[in-house]
Amino acid sequence: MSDTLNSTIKAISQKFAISGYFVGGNEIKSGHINTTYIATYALDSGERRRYIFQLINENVFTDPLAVMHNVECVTRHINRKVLRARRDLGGQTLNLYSAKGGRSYVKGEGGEIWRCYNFIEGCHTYDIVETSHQAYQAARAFGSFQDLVSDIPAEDVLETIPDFHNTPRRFAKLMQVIEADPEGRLESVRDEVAFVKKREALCSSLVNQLEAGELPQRITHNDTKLNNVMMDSETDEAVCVIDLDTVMPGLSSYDFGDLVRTATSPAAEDEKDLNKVEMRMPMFEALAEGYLDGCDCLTPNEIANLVTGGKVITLETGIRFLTDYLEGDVYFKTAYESQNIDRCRTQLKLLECIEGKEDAMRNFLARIAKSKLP
Ligand code: ADP
Ligand code: GN1
Ligand code: MG
Repeated sequence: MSDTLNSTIKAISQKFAISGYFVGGNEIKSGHINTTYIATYALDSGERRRYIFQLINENVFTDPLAVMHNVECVTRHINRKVLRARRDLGGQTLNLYSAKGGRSYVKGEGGEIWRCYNFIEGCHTYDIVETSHQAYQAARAFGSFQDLVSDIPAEDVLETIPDFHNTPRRFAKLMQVIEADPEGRLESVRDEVAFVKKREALCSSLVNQLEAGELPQRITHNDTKLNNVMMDSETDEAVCVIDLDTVMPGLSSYDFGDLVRTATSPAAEDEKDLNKVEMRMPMFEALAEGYLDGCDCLTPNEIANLVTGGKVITLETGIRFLTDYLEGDVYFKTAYESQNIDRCRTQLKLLECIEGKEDAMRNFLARIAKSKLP
């Protein structure tokens, strides 16, 4: 880490009510949205403690205090329940450290919002699943998370990004951006646009059922990608669900679906060789078993829509990457110029793979959830 970054993070960290002195820090680059640092503090006893300092991305979260309100609410709720029921997601929970003065955040020099979390020790995140045990564990953790937050009153949680998983709106936005083509990139993505347009009807399949009262709105995580769950570095057991910024009313099918999107393919999200993209059936099976083992609250129609969730969110994420590419990479962090279109292409290829295996996926779910299906 450079001296400038070290002094920025030191200055921010000193505004939080944590003891000891700052030793040093590093940036963690696995998320696409916030800026995340890990910092080490030393106590007089010589003991070292690590913390996460996170700068909220205000381009994405235009009301960062609403985000903090939700994170406070959800961490408090989970911690209370874990203490009361002695039930946890595998050992550690996410906690906010207060700022000096008692608030859950501090303001940087430009008014930007920073927060501090406990560092989940002995764990790491995966960008790609290597074993079906990892897939099972990740899905069970997000399933348990769904159960744990199911009794938060909807009015306690604010909508941090309106229409976040409103897939038809995502489609409509893409159509507008295609029309405007602000960066002149449209010509190079004609095939992707045609692929998406052919699947317009799929975009509405879940929101229509929500509107018809056939799927319940719940408090959901809404960003259940694989690297948002910390896994024990020795045992690969899921320890703690993180990245709570998008916890708000939503549909369970999107949460399960994002696991299918991020934990069935052996290829990186921005892999250029699309032959590597695949929907691995054993990983899907582990995800389905894990999610159902973790979550008791699903209705028969929610279970019947889990595979649809995989298809819809893979399409939606492809649409979002394509939109961002056409807009000139204004939303997702990118490390090189064509990264968003590379990401889009893996999503569309994965959707094709899911479509090819859809019957097998549905049959598997029907088998394991026989007693719970309509
Ligand atoms: P983003 O919204 O940018 O995805 P995340 O909250 O997911 O931000 O954090 C980015 C990465 O930082 C995670 O994938 C994880 O590797 C690491 N991380 C975040 N919070 C913690 C934590 N409390 N303990 C350990 N690592 C963490
Ligand atoms: C972002 O923040 P991160 O990297 O966990 C995004 C998700 C996308 C994902 C695609 C707030 O997740 O919605 O599905 O990238 N988060 C937000 O990888 O937009
Ligand atoms: Mg994340």
